[in-house]
Amino acid sequence: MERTFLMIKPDGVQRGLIGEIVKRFELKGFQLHACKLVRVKKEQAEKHYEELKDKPFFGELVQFITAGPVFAMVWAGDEVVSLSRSMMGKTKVLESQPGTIRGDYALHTGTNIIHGSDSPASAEREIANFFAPDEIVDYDKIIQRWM
Ligand code: DAT
Ligand code: MG
Repeated sequence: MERTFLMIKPDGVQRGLIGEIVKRFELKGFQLHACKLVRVKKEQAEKHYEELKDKPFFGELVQFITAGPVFAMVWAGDEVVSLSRSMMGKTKVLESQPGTIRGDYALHTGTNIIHGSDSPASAEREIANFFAPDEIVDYDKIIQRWM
């Protein structure tokens, strides 16, 4: 089954949105395989966002993501990478539609509540940066064949 790495950023944790966000992915039908509240280390944040290291906002981004605890998660399901990206909404605040997580809760592009992997390959790389293999629980859900 395809997996993705989702992370509620420090702003989402501070605003009390963990339950609301987990609920959306649960109700969609995805399977939660791992989750934890963690404080991201600087090196870990730089690795997580390594593709953006030449962007002018990279320093601010690393500072923001390490400024408070995040809620890191592994979710599984068919097409979970692209479906969760559409549930998150677009990166730019003016493009994120109402009904999406960012569209409903974010006011600025820099503080946009949630991270989600952009491809199955990035998902595996990002999962490995946050979770040890024994922290991830793979299991079957009897209801899955109806979803
Ligand atoms: P996404 O998080 O939608 O995958 P991204 O990978 O391009 O977007 O960028 C990572 C984060 O960096 C993004 O969630 C918010 C921040 N960011 C992106 N573009 C930005 C910009 N032009 N100004 C400030 N922050 C930006
Ligand atoms: Mg990205």
